Amino acid sequence: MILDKVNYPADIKKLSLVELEELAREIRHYMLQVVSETGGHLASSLGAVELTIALHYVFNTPEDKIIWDVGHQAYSHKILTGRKEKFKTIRRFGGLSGFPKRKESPYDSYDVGHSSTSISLAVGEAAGRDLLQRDYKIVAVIGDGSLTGGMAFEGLNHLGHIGKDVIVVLNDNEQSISENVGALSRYLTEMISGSLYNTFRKKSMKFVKGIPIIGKPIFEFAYRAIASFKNFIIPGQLFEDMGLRYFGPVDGHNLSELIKIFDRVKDINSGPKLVHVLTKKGRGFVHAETDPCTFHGTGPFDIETGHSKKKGGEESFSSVVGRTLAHIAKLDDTVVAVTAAMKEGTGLAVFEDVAPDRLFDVGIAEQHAVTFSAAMASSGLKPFVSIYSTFYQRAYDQIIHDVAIMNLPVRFLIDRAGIVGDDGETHHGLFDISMFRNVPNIEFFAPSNGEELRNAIYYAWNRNDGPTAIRYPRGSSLTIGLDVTKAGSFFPGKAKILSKGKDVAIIAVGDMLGVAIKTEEILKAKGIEATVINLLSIKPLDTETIIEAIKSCRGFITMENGYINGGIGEHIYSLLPAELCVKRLFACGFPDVFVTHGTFDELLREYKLDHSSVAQRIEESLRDR
Ligand SMILES: Cc1ncc(C[n+]2csc(CCOP(=O)(O)OP(=O)(O)O)c2C)c(N)n1
Repeated sequence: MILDKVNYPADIKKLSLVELEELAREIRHYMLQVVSETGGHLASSLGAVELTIALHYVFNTPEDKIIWDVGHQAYSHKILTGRKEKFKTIRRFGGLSGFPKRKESPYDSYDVGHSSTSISLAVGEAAGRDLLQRDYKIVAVIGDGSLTGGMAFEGLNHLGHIGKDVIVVLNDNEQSISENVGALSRYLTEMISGSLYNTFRKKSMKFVKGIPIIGKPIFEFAYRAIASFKNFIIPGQLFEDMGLRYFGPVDGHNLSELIKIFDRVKDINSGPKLVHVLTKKGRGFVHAETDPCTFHGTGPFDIETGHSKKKGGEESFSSVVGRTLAHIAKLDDTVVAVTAAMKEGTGLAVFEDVAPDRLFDVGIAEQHAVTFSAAMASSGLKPFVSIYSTFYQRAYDQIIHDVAIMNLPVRFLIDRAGIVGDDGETHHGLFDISMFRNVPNIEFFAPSNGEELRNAIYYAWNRNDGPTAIRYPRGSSLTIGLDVTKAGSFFPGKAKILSKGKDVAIIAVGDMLGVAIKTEEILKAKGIEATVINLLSIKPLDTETIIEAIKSCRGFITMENGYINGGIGEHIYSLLPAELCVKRLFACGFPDVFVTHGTFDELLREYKLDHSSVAQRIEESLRDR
């Protein structure tokens, strides 16, 4: 096995082309074995194997910087940069991260996870290199999907202006998670099909030059004609016009071609360049090639059949959202749904089946998604915009400036709120509580199960006097086959009391209610009686119920799947009269650190937020009272 002898990029520089090709096959095989067990971003990484080998072969990493965009395609990069064995632990608690991390390796230039950052990082790195008079190469690798993100345009705009020696590699597989969307994507596709132009140019020049005597003048004439013609058919004219020299398109699975073009581009020591590389998402694994969307981010699966190893069962929160909205869309043709390149993940694919002209996939463009929804709401439509909690961070100003100030009835669906598990630090949705609860005009809810979520969506549908936000976690809604054709009652500003006790009040939010109920059971066995409150409505807040519950107990705690800083616990504490403040035992939430990857249960245990730890902490705290 060639892979046995390869641990670092220096090892691949000694290999022949045939050996490099064999290495690519072995890396794919290894990646498939591991990811079929651990789950992960398989299809993107399979598509980037040759690209990664060629980059490490040609460039002198880690002195030369490879800057990955999103970083989900960087599995071969991890395998080739000293992490071959550890790769087996990818995305597991205590194991390798699924994304590049500086603390893991000097070959990981930046921590990434959110899209469209690589060009800005490359331009900043180049500014530093040049002002500090250093000498190394900088390569930003960005996918065609990530290129639809606004930041990528901002970066390109600046790069073309500042003219730094930066190489942008456009890894174009015509896929985002699902099929890529947008005018730029269409431009790239047309450009690729127009690459016939290149062949035509090469062949005709060869022919004309070959004609004796008259060959040269005709050649010059033909060249001028083609040069003016190129303005509208040359591939990459858009990038050329922005000030980047365009190279390609090149076959991203042909190592010889890749190495040749990177060698050439590396030696051009000035100005920005863009190398357009065509790859196939899921390359080398038939199931991923035919269904790259499912294998973009997959759980464990059977290699033979490609089937997921996950057992069916309770429906996810996202699926409840999709089905509920699809039903509402049938009743009300002013209802529209917006996704930022996450149609499947947010459950909105079923909405598209019902109302294809009312589902807007705007690409990886969260800021635009929110402002676009603001104007749709103003025009009289009823927009539901569904974005993962972590990606709403991109659109915070738009939420405040374009929606809340004008009090427009945009319905924000905050998917993957709280801990998301194996994607880790960059993807946990731990900020949305503090983000949304501080914005005037927004009503903000945290359902604890599918039924409450459905009811909240119906409420938001009928609420037209301001913005509504609903947060819910990744995973099970605790319901099976929920009837989404009708809603139960939903009262904003009303908390639900699930049980009454005299010792401790547990005020729980969203999915932490499950932990609260288990905590209560443990306490009961020890003779400690708890009041359990399902807060449900973060804003308006049911201060009356909360204060009454605290008054009638010896102590209280709050539980939320978010940061303690700026969280609900802090807020409730700030509202209490002084004599009740002293009853606070502690606040359950995440401390002021970035939380690593791991399962929900592992991470709760790590931060003493699991039911056993919480029960023990309550018992100890009450003992001192
Ligand atoms: C700001 C942001 N929004 C959404 C995502 C979720 N996301 C991860 S990868 C991806 C698609 C990226 O497509 P592309 O750049 O073409 O890479 P490919 O997977 O096709 O190689 C999306 C939408 C993200 N990481 N960051």
